[in-house]
Amino acid sequence: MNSPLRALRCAAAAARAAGRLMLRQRAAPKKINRQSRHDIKLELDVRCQKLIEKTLLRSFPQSAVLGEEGLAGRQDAPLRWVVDPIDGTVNFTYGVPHACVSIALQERMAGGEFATVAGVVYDPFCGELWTALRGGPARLNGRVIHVSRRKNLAEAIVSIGFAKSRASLEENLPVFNALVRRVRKIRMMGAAALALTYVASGRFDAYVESGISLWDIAAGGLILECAGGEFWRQPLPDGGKFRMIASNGLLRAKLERVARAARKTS
Ligand code: LIP
Repeated sequence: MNSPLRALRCAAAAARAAGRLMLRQRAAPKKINRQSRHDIKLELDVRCQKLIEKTLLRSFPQSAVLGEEGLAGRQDAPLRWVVDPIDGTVNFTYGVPHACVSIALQERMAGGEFATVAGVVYDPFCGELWTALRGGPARLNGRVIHVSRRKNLAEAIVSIGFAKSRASLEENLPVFNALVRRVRKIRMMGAAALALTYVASGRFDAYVESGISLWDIAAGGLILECAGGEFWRQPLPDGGKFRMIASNGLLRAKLERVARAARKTS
């Protein structure tokens, strides 16, 4: 790719535009397009994604978009944007000011796989913009950030997500039960991308979720790695979903042992 920095700036502009639309709509009645037992999708999700697509494809017309609200652009293109227009939609719907825009840029590799090369996560409520280019530092509002150095679970804040399906909830409940007794605090905030950037910023020490989608984690995962953290994930059989342990790089083995033991005994 000829200009990663130009791509990062374009993604940041798109994220800020979608964030402004979220704030303008935060008190308006919410039009629900789809809802299930543990999920809501708004008409505003679609509007935000369309706005993001317009910004990205105007500057990168030969690229593809893979978003939570659908595909756009040239799907065989060497560059692919992975977009969650509103991560934390249920929070946003209920008026909880903890949601964000997540945009990642991926390059198609020789074997057909994709590698994430740029990531942007924007929280319009706090005015916090996280950015990273692969091989460079992670930044929060321009300042370089780094993961924490806490290496004991007893001193750790660990975020957990239960995703949307009953299966992911049943898989993660035993892990929650096992971890809650071992860590300083568990936090369940409802926005995967922000949980990843909080680990990158040293606010949390790890984040565990199963059944999470690529658009929830692609940008935050790169930001975490560029902040010195570890973004361990494993594709699940049901396509496009992942099991993930994201951490400051010092806790994954301990978290994995607790999670494996908890799932075995459940
Ligand atoms: C949300 C994720 C969160 C998960 C929720 C939901 P959405 O994304 O960020 O971690 O627990 O179930 O998937 O759907 O609000 O963009």
